[in-house]
Amino acid sequence: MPRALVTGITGQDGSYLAEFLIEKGYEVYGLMRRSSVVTDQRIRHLLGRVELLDGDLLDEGSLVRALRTSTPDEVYNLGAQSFVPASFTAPVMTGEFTGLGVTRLLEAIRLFDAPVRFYQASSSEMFGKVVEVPQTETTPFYPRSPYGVAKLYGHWITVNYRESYGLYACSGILFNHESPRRGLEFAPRKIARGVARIKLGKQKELHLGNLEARRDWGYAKDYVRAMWLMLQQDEPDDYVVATGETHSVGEFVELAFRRVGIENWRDYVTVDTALFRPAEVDLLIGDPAKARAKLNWEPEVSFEGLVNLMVDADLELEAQTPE
Ligand code: NAP
Ligand code: G4F
Repeated sequence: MPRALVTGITGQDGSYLAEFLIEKGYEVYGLMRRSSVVTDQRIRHLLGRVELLDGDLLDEGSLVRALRTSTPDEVYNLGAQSFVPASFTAPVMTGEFTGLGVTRLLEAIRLFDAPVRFYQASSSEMFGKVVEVPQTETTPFYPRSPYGVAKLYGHWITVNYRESYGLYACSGILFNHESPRRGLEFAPRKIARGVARIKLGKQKELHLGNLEARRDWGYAKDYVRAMWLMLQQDEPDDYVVATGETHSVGEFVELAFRRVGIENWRDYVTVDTALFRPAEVDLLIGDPAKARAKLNWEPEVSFEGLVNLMVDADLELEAQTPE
């Protein structure tokens, strides 16, 4: 039975990846940091089928212990401070979690001295103020937030450990991917939930920031499959994972309102400049040709399908939740 250790198992991707690996017959271990509040909502249905280990990307010893306990064949490093606006207000903490945390884990793996395969959750935020359209594995990086800068460090330290120590280490440059399990503060989930609440009469309007920004949005379940595929190849490599389509935040809003039968969406949306970022990433669109050719990976859910499934899920959830 193959064994996998997943950091960030309580997050959106961690929960889908854990499900995917269990279905593949893996023994799954998840690193979970201590909190005074409950953080296992996304993996509660998996309890008993995953082994949770105490640990934190800030604490080297806890990473060493997690490796000793799990003796994994594969390590997926999904743990991070992943919300871009928070990286502007907490840049040093973001650097510690999202950047240096990768080195702590890689160093623990190197000293563990076993043939572990490593996946690093890199991000299209590294392309930032894009210098090429669409973005590929060879597009130069130009990050626009402390988060993007921290992810760039994590990307290069992964490449460096591969080249320096022969580690099987891959960096997956994933474009935005969403689901009903997405954190409430990210734009697509905030929109889906807000639209559902407006439809049900629980909310009057939706406050948003920059509606012009464009993203290449996919479905998280499709994207965790690509992570696993990267670790099943003969040689480690880096891959862009994207749909190859770009849409504006405004288009997402329009489709979400349309899903609940509201066409005059502008009457419900207020643009709040306080939600604009000090530096914005205006346009992301990835070219997944390499992932398609080498991993045989294709996204299965379209942009409209994604908007619809997110709105439907929040409608169902909000209908069950008393105000
Ligand atoms: P998420 O929902 O925000 O989950 C982040 C996870 O990291 C949570 O489990 C969180 O634990 C954990 N974490 C935070 N700080 C930690 C620490 N110091 N030690 C250990 N764990 C820590 O993020 P996601 O959307 O699943 O994304 C997964 C990864 O992919 C992240 O690295 C993200 O930056 C990257 N990524 C995401 C996207 C996307 O569109 N979703 C695109 C590209 C890259 P708590 O539950 O305790 O907070
Ligand atoms: O949903 P977002 O917060 O995602 P963002 O900043 O693109 O980052 C996400 O994707 C990255 C991959 O490219 C990940 F690495 C990262 O961890 C995260 O998962 O914002 C998307 C866009 C931005 O341009 C933002 O300015 O939506 C715009 N936006 C407009 N109104 C808003 C809002 N974003 C948020 N969060 N909240 C708003 O009210």
